[in-house]
Amino acid sequence: MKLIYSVKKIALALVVMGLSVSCQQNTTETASKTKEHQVFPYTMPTEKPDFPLSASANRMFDYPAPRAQDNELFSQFKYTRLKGFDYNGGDGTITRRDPTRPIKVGDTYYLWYTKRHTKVRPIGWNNAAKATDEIPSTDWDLAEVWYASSKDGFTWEEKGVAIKRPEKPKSGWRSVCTPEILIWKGKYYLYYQAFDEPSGLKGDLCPVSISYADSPDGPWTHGGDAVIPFGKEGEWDHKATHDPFPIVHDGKIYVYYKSAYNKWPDNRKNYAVGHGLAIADDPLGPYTKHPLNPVMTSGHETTYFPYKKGIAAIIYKDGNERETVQYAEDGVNFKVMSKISLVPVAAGPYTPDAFTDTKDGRGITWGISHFINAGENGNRHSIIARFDCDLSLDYDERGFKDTGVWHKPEVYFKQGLGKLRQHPEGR
Ligand code: AAL
Repeated sequence: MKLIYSVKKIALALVVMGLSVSCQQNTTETASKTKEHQVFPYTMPTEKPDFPLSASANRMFDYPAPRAQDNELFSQFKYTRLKGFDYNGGDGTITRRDPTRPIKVGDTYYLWYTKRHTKVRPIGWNNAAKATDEIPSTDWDLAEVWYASSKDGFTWEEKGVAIKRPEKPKSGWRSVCTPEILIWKGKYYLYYQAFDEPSGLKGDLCPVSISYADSPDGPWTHGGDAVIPFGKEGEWDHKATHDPFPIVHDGKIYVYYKSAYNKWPDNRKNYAVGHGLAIADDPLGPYTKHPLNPVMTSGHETTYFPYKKGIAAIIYKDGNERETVQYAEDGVNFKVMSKISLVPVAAGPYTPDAFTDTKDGRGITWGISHFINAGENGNRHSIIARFDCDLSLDYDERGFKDTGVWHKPEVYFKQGLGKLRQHPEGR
């Protein structure tokens, strides 16, 4: 009996001991959990903290720096009106748009762009069937590629036409526009869109042509048509290759280009925009399209520049990732690096290292872009302008790193409500 009693006592003691050990363990676990639950610090960490973070706090460390102000790929954009270009009093008969990157040869900058100088203003692409040899459909119909030079990038002298429209039926007889420049092995190459019908007739449909010269002043020799092949029927880029943008990368010519898809001929309002990449060993081709095209699914006109080992892009207007700067070390798989405001449209950044096959791209501080809504009272036309920024590893000015952009209230009020919210049910 006594033995049984002792055994019971020992068992009870063991249970009590066990309970107390488990209690101690729980306390220790709670303590260590409390230790893990650290609060985000007041001083911004430079590295991602090693404790649980919200999705948003996590994403801060996906950018080049957690604060936009410290992010080399974040910038404000400041604009200056260019001197030296006449627009016929802004009556809509002269347009300049879609500028190339400025390049510097000796002590002179050169720039190419679309120039339309017609007797009348464009009648719009919905009226393209009524366009004639003298009446343009769109702002870039009946246009040619012109060029200008400058000593300081602010005051320009228009030098004349670089690429004329060829005789019908040669490709581009209707319009040659939207150029971009490449320097390769001592020669200059102009890529441009070549239209064989008024834009808007069946779409904004055209391929890319190319011409080359020994000097930025020309003369330009025709080097080929449709150099960036269209996709097959039903593919996203099956009828248009726009905005060709060449960069020398990995010893090859990388040409980014745009195609608007999901649109023509009968779905005009529901378009999407993609950028493809076509690669060649020689500017005249042949070009092979990257199998992962489109490599960029936001943006409109193409603006790319060498950055560190890879390529960065300024992404404007269309898509979920519009108004961003993006970067891809391989030039293919881009990621968002910053969100930007007052984004330069159709920007051509000054990038001498676009032609040097650099593995140490330094970024950009200025370039030329366009505004498509110059002119008053329906005399809509485009002007080219200078933008300045700090997307450069070699330049730092705090004024470009402010995150606020303050428009006057008039800019907001001017958006107006128009016909919106006029639904009968008042929705
Ligand atoms: C632009 C560019 C292409 C289009 C038209 C003229 O800004 O995207 O060039 O075809 O609009």
